Amino acid sequence: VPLEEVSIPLFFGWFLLSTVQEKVRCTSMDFLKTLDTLEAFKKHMIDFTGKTEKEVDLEQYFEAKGSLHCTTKFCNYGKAEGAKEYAMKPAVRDFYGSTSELSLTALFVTPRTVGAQVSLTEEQLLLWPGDAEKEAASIVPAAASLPVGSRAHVTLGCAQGVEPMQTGLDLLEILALKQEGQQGETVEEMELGPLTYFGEGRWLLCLREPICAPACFSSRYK
Ligand code: ACK
Repeated sequence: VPLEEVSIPLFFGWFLLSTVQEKVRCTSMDFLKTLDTLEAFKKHMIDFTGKTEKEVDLEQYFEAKGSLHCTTKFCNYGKAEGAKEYAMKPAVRDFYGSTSELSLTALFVTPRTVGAQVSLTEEQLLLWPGDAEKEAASIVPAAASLPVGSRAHVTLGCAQGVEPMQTGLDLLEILALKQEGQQGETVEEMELGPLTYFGEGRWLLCLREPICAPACFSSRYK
């Protein structure tokens, strides 16, 4: 096997610096802690439990999945479609190892995942694979018509048995509903911003003040 194939990583992405990881985890934990005590959430608890009377502790419900990052391209060591092309892109080579600031603009929760929406800058979009949203369209059909970069997120936790790839799909689903004109039901003004319910256990908290998260563009091999 030629060396350049071996050296293609599992995935490329921005990796949050350790000090901000702590801050983001705390913010997410505080949000989950508050969310499951809200009457509005309790009213829809069945989305998470499948049973009316059962309570859910969201802090226990989700498991953290390794260090916090925003995936740009899942390469699967070169086996994923477009992986080699992505690894060879001039922008990927130029920005590799550089630090930039990710803007986390919302937190979202579904019965499967909890994550943060990332709003990419023009410069950061140079590292975004153009087909990331279209690739998701077999699972979330409306994703194909969402703006490039819509899938960008940080996975904060997954329910038992759920793979982290689900987080970006959950975000796309919520954004697709918004684009179709569904306003959702704004149920509460939280300290961090307005909390909206989109049905089927989908909650979105728009951050009044986005979290600025310094992150290093790099790759992981496992
Ligand atoms: O939370 P994530 O973005 O979801 O970060 C992990 C990372 O790659 C390593 O597993 C993401 N991931 C896994 N499979 C895929 C896929 N097929 N398409 C896009 N992202 C993926 C996962």
